[in-house]
Amino acid sequence: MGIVSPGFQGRPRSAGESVPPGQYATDDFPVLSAGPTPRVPQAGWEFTITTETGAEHRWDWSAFLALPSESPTVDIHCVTQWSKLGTSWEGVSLDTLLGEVETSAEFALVHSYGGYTTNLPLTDLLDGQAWVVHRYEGAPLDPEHGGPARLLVPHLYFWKSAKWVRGIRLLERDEQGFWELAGYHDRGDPWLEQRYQGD
Ligand SMILES: Nc1nc2c(c(=O)[nH]1)N[C@H]1C(S)=C(S)[C@@H](COP(=O)(O)O)O[C@H]1N2
Ligand SMILES: [Mo]
Repeated sequence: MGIVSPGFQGRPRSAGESVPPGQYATDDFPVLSAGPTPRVPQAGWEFTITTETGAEHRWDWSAFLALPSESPTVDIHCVTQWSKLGTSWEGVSLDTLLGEVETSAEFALVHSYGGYTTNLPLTDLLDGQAWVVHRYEGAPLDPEHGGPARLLVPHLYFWKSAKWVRGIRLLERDEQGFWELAGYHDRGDPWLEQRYQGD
């Protein structure tokens, strides 16, 4: 890893939109990827939740599509200061996916095809706050934006929303992911400006 794609074309707007502190709203949808876009065919896609005891819960593409789907419309906030308001997605709630899983873990480490990882408290994935999404604005999710499926955790900075998601490890102790090891925050609440470790 090491290449960050130049997707930042946003134009600051001054109108009184409700964005978190230090953010501005943009109509663009920048692509931010720490590395090349992995090509993941739906036929080979799997999503696995692994508990702290090593138990695995796995869905292939058709099993994933057979789960109840939801269509959240949410604001997203990148730590590089752009926010995008009213984005529409379709996917499966983590409440549904984790509903089948027995765990007393408090932390999650999300893994992507291509090697990206990001950590967050498990409570931030529950209670209608997070989804594995496969459609954006009524169309299949573009590979550049994480297709075939990505995590969507809109109430935290967007680096937590792992593109090309392939699984989640549930952990009793927090383990840091890609950006967190580089100094970014373990939780990343944009309303609290939790950008860096110690914020
Ligand atoms: N697998 C993976 N997921 C990722 C990233 C990445 O580099 N790889 N970048 C993160 C960051 S920093 C942001 S802001 C968003 C960008 O999503 P977008 O490219 O769809 O705008 O994806 C997040 N998820
Ligand atoms: Mo980001």
